Amino acid sequence: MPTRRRFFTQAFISSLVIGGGLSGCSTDPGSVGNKGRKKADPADLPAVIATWKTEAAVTKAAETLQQTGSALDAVEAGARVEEADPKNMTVGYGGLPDRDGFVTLDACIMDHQGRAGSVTFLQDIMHPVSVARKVMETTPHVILSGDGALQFALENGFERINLLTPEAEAAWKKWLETEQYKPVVNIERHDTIGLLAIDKNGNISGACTTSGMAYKMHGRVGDSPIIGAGLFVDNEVGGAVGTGLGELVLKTLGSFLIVEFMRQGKSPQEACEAAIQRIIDKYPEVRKEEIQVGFVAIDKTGATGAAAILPGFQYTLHQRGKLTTADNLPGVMK
Ligand code: SD4
Repeated sequence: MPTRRRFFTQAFISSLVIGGGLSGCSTDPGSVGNKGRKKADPADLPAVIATWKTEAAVTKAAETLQQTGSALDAVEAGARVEEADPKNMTVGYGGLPDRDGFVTLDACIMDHQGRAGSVTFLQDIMHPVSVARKVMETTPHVILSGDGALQFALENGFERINLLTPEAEAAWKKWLETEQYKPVVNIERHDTIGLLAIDKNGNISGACTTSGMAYKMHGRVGDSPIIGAGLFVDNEVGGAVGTGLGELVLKTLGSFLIVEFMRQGKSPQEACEAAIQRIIDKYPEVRKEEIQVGFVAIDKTGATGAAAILPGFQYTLHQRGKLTTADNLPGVMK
């Protein structure tokens, strides 16, 4: 089955950064947040950062940011790249189904004005992130779910399509032979794309889109469409997005936590590590089982951070006109 495993053997595409030495990690701890926020270095803006090795999506987002000046347009455009890619078996078209064979999608979007939109448990629509944006922009609500979300999408001109590709169907049929729900770290089931973009004026938007954990129970919703869990943006401070085992991100409100840590003065890198440490401390089972959760974050100055429980997390960054991918980050868990 096509997987993203191949990425793990690829060389880094550009200036490789390991061990949390992300572009803005030179920001002094304590220099962001409400207390004594450092003035943004204009060269760090604009920027786009995303979970995993998602060069095509980040490139598209960066181009969109360049063309439209809008971080919101950028994150939506980037997310749509992965949603349309049948080779990404954890997002949109080609995503692995739930245990009953249904591809069910979760996505959300949040902008610099604090507006948010989300769809959960959406079927048969290629671009849930765009439906989430429509929810944000045209309804009085934040979340639409299941049939209601589908009905809303169809009413708004989204086309109904079959998202289950032959490859995903074959993988599901193979899975049915054992029916073991055992998410595999870092590969295949953890390629949810979460993107954060900051425009040249320091306005931040984020988006997150996924088909969720492969072979989940029918009706299961993860962290990715939940504002504060899979994504949070506070334009005063910064933004964060998560990937990995959504139940843990939901129970710790990881993205909100990271933004609040940054508000208190932590750098994006410190904030991501602290949120991962919170999961490790609260849920000791992560010490025994192979469970992965990863976050990326950006602050108001364009400083970035990324951290995960286990080694192997990746992120992609476009900043100062350069695309950078970090592969195989070390895990926070000791
Ligand atoms: C979820 N966080 O549904 C998502 C899974 C994920 O790539 O990251 N998949 O729990």
